[in-house]
Amino acid sequence: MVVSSLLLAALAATVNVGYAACPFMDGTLDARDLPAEHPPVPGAVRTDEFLSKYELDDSDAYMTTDVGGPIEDQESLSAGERGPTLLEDFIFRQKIQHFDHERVPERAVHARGAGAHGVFKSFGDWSNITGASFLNAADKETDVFVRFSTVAGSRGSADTVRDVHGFAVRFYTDEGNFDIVGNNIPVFFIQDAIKFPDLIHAVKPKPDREMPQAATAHDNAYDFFSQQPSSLHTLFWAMSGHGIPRSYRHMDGFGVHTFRFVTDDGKTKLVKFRFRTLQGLASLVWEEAQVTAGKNADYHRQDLWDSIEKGQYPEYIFEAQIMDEEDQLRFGFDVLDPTKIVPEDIVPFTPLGKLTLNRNPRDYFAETEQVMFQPGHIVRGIDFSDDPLLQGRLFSYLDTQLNRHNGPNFEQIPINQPRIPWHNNNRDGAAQMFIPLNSSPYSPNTNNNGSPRQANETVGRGFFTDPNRRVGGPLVRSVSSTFKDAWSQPRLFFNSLAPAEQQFIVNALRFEISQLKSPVVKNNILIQLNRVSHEVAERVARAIGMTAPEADPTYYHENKTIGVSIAEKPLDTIDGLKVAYLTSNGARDSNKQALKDALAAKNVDLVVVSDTLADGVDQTYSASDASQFDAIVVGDGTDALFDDKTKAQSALYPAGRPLQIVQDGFRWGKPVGTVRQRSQALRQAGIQSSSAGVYTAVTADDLEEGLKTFKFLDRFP
Ligand code: HDD
Repeated sequence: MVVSSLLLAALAATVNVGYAACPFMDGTLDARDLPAEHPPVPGAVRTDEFLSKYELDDSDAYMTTDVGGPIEDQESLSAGERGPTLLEDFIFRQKIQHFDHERVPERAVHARGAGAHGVFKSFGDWSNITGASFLNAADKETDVFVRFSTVAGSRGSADTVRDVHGFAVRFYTDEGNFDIVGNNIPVFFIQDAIKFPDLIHAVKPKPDREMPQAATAHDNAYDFFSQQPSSLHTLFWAMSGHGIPRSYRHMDGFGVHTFRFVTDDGKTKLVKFRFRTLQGLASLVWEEAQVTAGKNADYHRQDLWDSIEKGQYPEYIFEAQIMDEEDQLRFGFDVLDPTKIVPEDIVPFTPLGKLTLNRNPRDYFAETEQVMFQPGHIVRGIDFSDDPLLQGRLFSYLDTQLNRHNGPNFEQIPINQPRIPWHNNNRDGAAQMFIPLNSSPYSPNTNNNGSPRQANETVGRGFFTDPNRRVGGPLVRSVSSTFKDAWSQPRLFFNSLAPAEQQFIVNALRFEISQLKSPVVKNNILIQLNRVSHEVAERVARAIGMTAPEADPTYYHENKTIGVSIAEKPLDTIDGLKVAYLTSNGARDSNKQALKDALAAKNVDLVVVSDTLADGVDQTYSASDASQFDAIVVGDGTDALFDDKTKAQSALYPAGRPLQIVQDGFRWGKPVGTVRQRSQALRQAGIQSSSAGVYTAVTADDLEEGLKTFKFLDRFP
């Protein structure tokens, strides 16, 4: 407790006074615009060329067996017209056997995901802080593959469940593959990897009934959270809009751990990585996310796919908080603790380069399902820290691949291969794809001219470990005393949000906790919430018919930070957003096309919804719902749709659907517009035309402004 109070005091001090000791910390450091010192390694290939060697083109061919003989495969071989099929039918056997083995185990966590290829461009030569070759020249391009995911749900679960979201990035650098296996939330639930199976067993469905799917609103999850207070900070982020992003394009990615940059001459800095969305942060509201999960389980996957197909490429700035080695305990907490952020107002981010996602995978299984990220995929110039969670991950990711691919050759799968040649004495194993020519596969050897030769810091630009790292001390099994304050930072996060965002967290906690059955767990979680904030504990307790404990002010403070609120900033771009245009067959509506064209010029789709499919209609009311759109526009001549007497009378779609779309859109905070000045739709929906984000005689510019605001938070009391 004494230690924790000291930490709090130090946190308060640093948050208030700021910090500017290191030249990287004021964010003014620019990349040196120098030419590349290290030309690309000979033999490096770009992803498109590399993967094309593995493409199978069936566009004009006879069907063959796996070994090439032309066949027909629609009828099995039988003994007589009505007789039994024969075991000798190798065509049947091969087809069925292959089918029987089509699945590999889904990932133990992050099973549900979607991937995309892209390119990273460095803003400059960063060799003054890291030897990493992909950062050593302005405009240097490195191919990447990114996989976004949810954590708890199984492979067929929905995209918009409330969860932490995976944000895993592979850089195919010209000195080997570098993976940042991060999340869209900058902190993690636990501090030591040995607790990971406990965390995941607690949040996954209950083993006896395998329920609930992809959800934490159950006793096991909260039993764990309430007894493992290190999870509170991540829990608060997950209960906020960050747990239900609008799309993968509208969230940031964080490396979570502190890593190290190491220069070629062995100087080091501590770094924390972020991929900052250039679309802007945006989230759904909870009810909308729930409806979307049912209406379109592929909502995020589809958004990613569609925006890349349309050429509206998702972009992120790759940036780092760069700190001195001496800063490890400087900010009032331990920067090795993965449950803590380094507040951005203390250490700003330095932009290093830009990531652009510009190509969809050719095949989901071959690429997205088989890509195997590992925090241990590291390159010269990057090094680990002593963070015990990171250290444990270095084992787990390597190990789990054996389970998924039955052997050690998973790095030979095309999506996992580096884009440069590799050479070592690893041999054999299931499904070895290559024919090594070196018949003396050991080191040292003279029989193969000593090759492959050892590379190190000075010879062959080899990987080397930070030469200044020191470890030592008695062997202990305990949490570091510098890791013990679990409550100050969830409070810092909560304090830094807009009131409506705070209410979203309270609502989410009410939703989850009210579904718990165990009085012990309910009591325990109230105790923990109360250590973060008495007000939050009281607001939650009231909703579940309990009383919050007495205020426990040890960790209470009023500090705030920047960069954690979604509402803080409007969207940077509205590319790829969707607006519904509600009309009806026969409505005389001359404005539709002009609005569609004006929005298309802003890269926004106007989706025309009507009672039946006809010319100029994109979809029907029977297949439409407010959750599919970011804004709703009511077209001209549609009053009958909303009229008290006629609105429920169409047999073509569920009763009252057009009105429901307007009402839901408004309730979920979306911009709502009407083509006409006075609209029956708004009146029937009970919407004041003077409300923020409601536009009568709506224009494309109104919609642009509304979409940039994205959610009108005054609608959430
Ligand atoms: Fe993990 C997958 C992110 C802690 C064990 N993790 C996985 C993926 C992401 C993360 C994004 C999916 C990668 C992909 O798309 O294929 N994990 C994190 C982050 C963590 C974290 C940001 C904390 C900072 N993970 C963590 C711990 C352990 C694991 C402490 C175990 C000790 N994670 C795994 C795993 C997975 C995995 C079981 C499942 C599939 C895989 O690795 O390749 O090994």
